[in-house]
Amino acid sequence: MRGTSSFLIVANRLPVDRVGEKQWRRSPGGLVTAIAPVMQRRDGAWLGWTGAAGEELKPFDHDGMHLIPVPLSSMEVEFYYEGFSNATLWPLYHDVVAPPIYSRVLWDAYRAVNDRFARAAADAAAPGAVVWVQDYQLQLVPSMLRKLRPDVKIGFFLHIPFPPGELFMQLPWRVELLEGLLGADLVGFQRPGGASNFVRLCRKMLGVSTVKNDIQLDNGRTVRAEAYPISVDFGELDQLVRESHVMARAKEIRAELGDPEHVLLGVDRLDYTKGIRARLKAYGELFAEGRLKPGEAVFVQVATPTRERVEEYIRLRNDIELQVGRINGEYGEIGRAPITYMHQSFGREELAALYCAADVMMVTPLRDGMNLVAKEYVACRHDLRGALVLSEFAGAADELKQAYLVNPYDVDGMKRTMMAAMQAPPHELGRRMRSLRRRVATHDVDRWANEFLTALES
Ligand code: GDG
Repeated sequence: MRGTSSFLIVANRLPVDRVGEKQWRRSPGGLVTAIAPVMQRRDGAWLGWTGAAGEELKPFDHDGMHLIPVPLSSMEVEFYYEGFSNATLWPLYHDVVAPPIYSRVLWDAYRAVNDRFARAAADAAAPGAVVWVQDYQLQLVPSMLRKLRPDVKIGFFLHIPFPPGELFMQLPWRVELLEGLLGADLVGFQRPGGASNFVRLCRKMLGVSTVKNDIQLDNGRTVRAEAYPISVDFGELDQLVRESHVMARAKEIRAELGDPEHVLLGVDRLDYTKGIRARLKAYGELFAEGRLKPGEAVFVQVATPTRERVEEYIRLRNDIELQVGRINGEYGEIGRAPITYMHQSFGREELAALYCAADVMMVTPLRDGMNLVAKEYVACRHDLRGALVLSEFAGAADELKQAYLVNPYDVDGMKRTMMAAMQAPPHELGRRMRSLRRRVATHDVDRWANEFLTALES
């Protein structure tokens, strides 16, 4: 028996969050927005985990999308999700900025869960369907699915960086992962560098021959590796921030912060790859040296809770909260704290209002696949004000060349750039922002999805 879906997304998570006990809400975020219309046009389905351990649900429809839940036991959440995905692959693929855990028990769980996803996809896909597998949690799915269903077209997109060979070679299961990905017809990366790292590794580790970005397998099949930089829904954000209640909220936020001269903003999942420590260190030193005074500047750091049971994340949270407390304690005055720190997540509109309220957007990851926050900020600044300070190590730096680019490891450089961004004259900000907006407007998430799918189907 073959399934009926001619277009299938396979991702670790379903694109919905639970509200209350029985209700669902579409998750925020570009991927869902970009893919939902394609799914509606093509009788598509989305396969993924609901986010709750031990839950077995039948397929259901929500918001015009057909959703197929894949269950995970609480042991699998610990070993496959928190373990191999987020304590092994995540740090390994991000320059080993934290030590990866190599454990055979975690690997076994990863393989078992990938196998379950592949079987579920094989059951759901119609003859000749297009199946698009997402991200590092499911790198074995392409080859597992191909064995079960050689008739389907398989695409894979990696949202995080693909590391250089020198680092990837640490992984005891490096051959298995490469072979897993080679089950796809098209493997997409955020940056050209990721694609070439992958091609080179396949040549070296598997002895396959390659011509540019095409990998030729012994069985005559060709796999293409290519960069498709992901983006945001520019139009939607651009419209949202023109609404009067969002503009009013932005003003109100500034007032609530005490109308400082400079509002700096960071919006990140509380992750050690995002360079939150580095940017706060630079900011704190500006106060220590008297280059900034309490009341003159406020740094709003939104640190969204994430992976809270993984040890490295518990440690990071403690570090950052200590650091914030120290800076506020040493350099603040009553009613004038240099940092407003929030370990919370906010609604879309509040986030947009924050972007509009910020003079300087600080995006300083030590390594990042793309970083959508940088592009969202740009999409929200139709007033052509605001400066984007952006790490060279974010994928977004390839495209957003008119940002204030920084090396987050260079504290002095970062301090200089933050000051330059705060003191830049309006015409300079306008010149940069206009060029940034042109890029994001013409390369939005819709274009990303279309280009990937067109290449996959050609
Ligand atoms: C991975 C890659 C790549 C954050 N806090 C709130 C909130 N967010 C939203 C942001 C943005 C998204 O979450 C974060 O996306 P990023 O791209 O910045 O980072 P990752 O989560 O690490 O994403 C990354 C991405 O995949 C896509 O391929 O760019 O490199 O690591 O959209 O706005 N949204 C709301 N409230 C919050 O408090 N509503």
